[in-house]
Amino acid sequence: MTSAERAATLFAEQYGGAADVVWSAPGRVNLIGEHTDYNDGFVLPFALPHRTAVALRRRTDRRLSMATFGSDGRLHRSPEMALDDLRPGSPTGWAAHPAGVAWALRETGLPLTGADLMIVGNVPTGAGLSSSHALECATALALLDSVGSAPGQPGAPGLDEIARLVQRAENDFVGAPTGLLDQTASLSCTEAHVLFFDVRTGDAEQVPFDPRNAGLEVLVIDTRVKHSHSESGYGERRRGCERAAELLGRKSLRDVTASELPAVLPQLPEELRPLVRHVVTENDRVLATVDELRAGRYAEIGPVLTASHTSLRDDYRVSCPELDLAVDTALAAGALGSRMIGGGFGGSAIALVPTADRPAIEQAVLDAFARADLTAPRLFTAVPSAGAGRDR
Ligand code: GAF
Repeated sequence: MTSAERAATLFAEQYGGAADVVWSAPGRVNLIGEHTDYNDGFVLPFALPHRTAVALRRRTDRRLSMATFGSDGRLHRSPEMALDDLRPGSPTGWAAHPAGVAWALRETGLPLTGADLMIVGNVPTGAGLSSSHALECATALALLDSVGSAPGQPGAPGLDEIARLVQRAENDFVGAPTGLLDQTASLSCTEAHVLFFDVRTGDAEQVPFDPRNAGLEVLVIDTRVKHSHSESGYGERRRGCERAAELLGRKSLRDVTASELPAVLPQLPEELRPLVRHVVTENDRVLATVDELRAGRYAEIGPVLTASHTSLRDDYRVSCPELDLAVDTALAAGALGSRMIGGGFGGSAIALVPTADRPAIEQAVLDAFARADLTAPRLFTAVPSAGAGRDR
């Protein structure tokens, strides 16, 4: 049963009667372009087949009722709340994500009248695969649909505007100072493509990406080290980048080129230099990856992915021993390239692997984690899948 079917079934059981609509949105893998989004740079994500579905029925009493079937296999119901009482900081926990979206939509003047929501998903949580944005995007689309403003309906906001609304929920309600990568990926990715997204201009190109055609797979290695953007060093890195741009008199680090680095870095306090070096070189790595993919040279992106990891580990310092172990082991066992993905400090790595070698590489990673006395990682092949959509 899909997440959408399960959400519809559980909705009927919990609330009595059918939901009006069910929308779902996927988690993502970012092939490359990490910590570039909030620097006005380039990203290159694709959507996972794992999705979060929101079944919704409109109410007219301006109240919000939310329930979710959690990864613990149990149903959790958040206390019912008045739409007009939503304030950043309350509620907290899983309910902050859908409530934050309702708050952001209300703040823009959308005429919400209240809703019952049932949320069911299979995007691994805390794994750097963007489960919270899958939930937020599906909630935004279902709420917009409840007032006749879903994509395709007259006067509806575009996907870029919806992404910014979801970002506002995440930044100002949940309190995580994230960029635009994850929402844009969840809303706009398409099957068998990566999305080449220029955060500054909003330009987006669907670049064909089906590694199976080249006898390759993108293996996800979820280290099971949980991370959280509101609590990690994410905000500190972001502030460092903004400070560096300010000191250099640039609007953002997007405005610094790799050839300028030797002249520019000595102008900065020592602690900011590696941050700048990562962001500037990472933007170039995205462009190099896109060039290779456009030419159908899939294997050639391997070393570029690995260079991204080295930069994130040594310059941006957002890796952790488990991510490094996953990357080093995958490479030693025959992966063509490997890197941590997402914000870091835990979560997942990816490895570009020949399909024929995948079982041996998986075994090597499992053995390395067992030897290090670590929880066994979750391993799966990520197939570039469809973005958000209406299920019924
Ligand atoms: C997290 C954030 F949500 C994104 O906005 C992005 O900054 C990413 O970390 C790092 O590239 O997923």
